[in-house]
Amino acid sequence: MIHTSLALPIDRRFFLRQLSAGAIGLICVSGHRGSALAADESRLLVHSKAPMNAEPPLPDLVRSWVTPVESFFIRSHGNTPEINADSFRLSLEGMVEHPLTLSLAELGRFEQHAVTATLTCAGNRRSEHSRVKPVKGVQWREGAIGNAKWGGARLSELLKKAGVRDSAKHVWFEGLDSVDDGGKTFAFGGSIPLEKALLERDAAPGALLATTMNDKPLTADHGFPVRTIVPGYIGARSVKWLSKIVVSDRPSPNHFVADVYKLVDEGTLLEVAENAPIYRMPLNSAICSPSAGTALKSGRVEVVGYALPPGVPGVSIRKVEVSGDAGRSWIEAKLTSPASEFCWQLWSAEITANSATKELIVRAIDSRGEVQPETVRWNAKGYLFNAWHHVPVN
Ligand SMILES: Nc1nc2c(c(=O)[nH]1)N[C@H]1C(S)=C(S)[C@@H](COP(=O)(O)O)O[C@H]1N2
Ligand SMILES: [Mo]
Repeated sequence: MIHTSLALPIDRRFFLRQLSAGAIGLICVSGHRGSALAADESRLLVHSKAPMNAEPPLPDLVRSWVTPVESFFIRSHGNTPEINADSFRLSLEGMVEHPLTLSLAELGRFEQHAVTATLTCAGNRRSEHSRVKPVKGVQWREGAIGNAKWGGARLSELLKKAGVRDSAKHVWFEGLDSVDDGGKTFAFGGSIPLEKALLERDAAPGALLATTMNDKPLTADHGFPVRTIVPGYIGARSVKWLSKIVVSDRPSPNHFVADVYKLVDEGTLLEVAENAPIYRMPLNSAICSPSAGTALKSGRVEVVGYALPPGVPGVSIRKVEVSGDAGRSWIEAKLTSPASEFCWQLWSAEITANSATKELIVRAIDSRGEVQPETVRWNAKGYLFNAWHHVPVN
């Protein structure tokens, strides 16, 4: 069932694919306009440069619970806009009593909160869907995920200040980038239910208007000067280069809410129209080391990876299990980072490899006792791949 090219070490496969796609396999993102990273800092594998789409090599990803910016995936649908911080204004309008227009200094006068949350692209692990049947889009491996400490004002506090009308039900976000799609050029947009936007719990408010990432101003690629961070939701709802917030009684009509981020079998216009936008990320886990294709010596092998709880309030990871014998027996991994809702958890496990060890498998169990599914249904846009992660080894 597994394609034979899997026998190649994953980095080589990735590199070859990039070469055949006419792109470069391992390149510094720092060459990219607007990035604040020095040439030797970034270690991302670049899927495309314009727009910028890149993910870290998997062993790098699990070196620390908080992902350094230089190892944090970048997913952009359009250009990385250059924004002048002095003239920048964020507006809040729609179904509110008092629309707001805020400079960065004014935004900074709202109470500042720090929130550690994992950001995951809905397309993370899309390449695994593509092995079943090819899916268009960035062929993400398991690295379109990262955990960062975000700082900024709570969206709920701006909403309270503006005075939300009773009939309001959704909050729309719009960025300053321009995306080309279907012969049109428009800004990237997101949308979340008002109920989520108003959550005010300390560890995980519904949405943060983040101006810092790991205690430094956002870099251009990650949304400078301000972006939303919506813990537990797909990355697409965490809108970068945020310039406009609209309160409404319905989800945003923006292409990325109305048409793109939906689970569909074929993707016909009717099917897309009938399906609801995706909001939450599902329970997931992946092995980040050893890499696919590694020749294991017989004996003890350390397996390391991440597990992501589902984006459900109060639910965290309870257990991670690893198998070296095709799922006949499972070893409980040691959880090596704090347990918290909306944050990934790193883990490590020791398995004993022998000549019969052909692959490693991981699955996660959440605090409700739900087990990550063994397989997932293929979908036309390649979202939310969260089947048990298999890594072929020799
Ligand atoms: N304005 C804007 N915001 C955006 C995007 C975009 O293309 N434009 N991409 C979204 C998607 S699909 C993801 S997964 C996250 C990625 O955030 P990162 O690049 O900081 O990792 O940003 C989201 N916010
Ligand atoms: Mo995404």
